[in-house]
Amino acid sequence: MLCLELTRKAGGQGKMAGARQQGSAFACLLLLALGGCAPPPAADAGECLAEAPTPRWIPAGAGVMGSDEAYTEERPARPVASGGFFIDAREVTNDDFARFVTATGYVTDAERTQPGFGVPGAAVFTYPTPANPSWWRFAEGASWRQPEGPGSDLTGQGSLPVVQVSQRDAQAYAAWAGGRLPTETEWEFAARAGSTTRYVWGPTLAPDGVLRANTWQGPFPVSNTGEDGFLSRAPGGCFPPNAFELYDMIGNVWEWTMTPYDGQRGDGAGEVRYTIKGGSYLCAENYCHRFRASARQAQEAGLPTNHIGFRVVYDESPRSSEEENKG
Ligand SMILES: [Ca+2]
Repeated sequence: MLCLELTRKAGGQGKMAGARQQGSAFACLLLLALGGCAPPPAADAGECLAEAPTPRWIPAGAGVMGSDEAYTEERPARPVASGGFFIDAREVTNDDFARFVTATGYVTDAERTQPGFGVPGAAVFTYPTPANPSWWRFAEGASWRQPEGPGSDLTGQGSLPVVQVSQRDAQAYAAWAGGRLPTETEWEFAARAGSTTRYVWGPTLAPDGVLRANTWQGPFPVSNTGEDGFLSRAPGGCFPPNAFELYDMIGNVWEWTMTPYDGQRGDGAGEVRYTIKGGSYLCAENYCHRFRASARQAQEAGLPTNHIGFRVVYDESPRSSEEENKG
């Protein structure tokens, strides 16, 4: 699919999250019809949560995971037991990640030579044009410090979710913070917060006409109206929390889990793909309708992008931010 492929310089294919979905032909036709559009402006860098909320306790209990009424990979709906852990109330932010890097000197995968590309960098969403219909490109120099590549930075974006982090990077941060990444079951249990409706907030996408998560409005990938207030990533907590008081479980950025997709654990023949959850600001009704708790997608562990972040779970009561700052 011409519109979808991210081709590595040295051969092979790095298929992006969202690159195997339906609707691509429709999107390409729209692209030809509309002739593409300008890049989005930077996200509103306003503070939506004045302070980082403390991690929330998710009580042990029973629930449902998966869905029989959505994409095939979400089936079947089945009973699960989960809970009994703490989880970050919002996605890990750029400021959070900066503290980690300052304390440890950690170098992310995007800042290292990328397999298949021969240079450091990461994948960046780009509005397609007739001359370049792909909406993902490998941007040399893109990293968490420069999420959209050279020329971008984190000015005013301290409270936005960190992106351009691989699953290994996310695991390293989580370990430093005294936790780990959630399993897919834990993530979905926390996101649903006991809900059984199509969306975690109810049966409709926009109850009373109000959008409840940072997604994409308009025909992806050519036109984003930003009706929800954000054309790109939003600061943490700009939308109402779920019943567990967790913010942005749906939308904003996809979130890494520690669960290999469909049990794939790697046999040396290829990179392990892990399950990401929650959808992102790039998910639209016409494409990647994955702003639901049961939605899931595979992502190559070592391929950072600017629409995937993460949050941390803790098996024991996490350290306070004050304690963390003391190292
Ligand atoms: Ca949006």
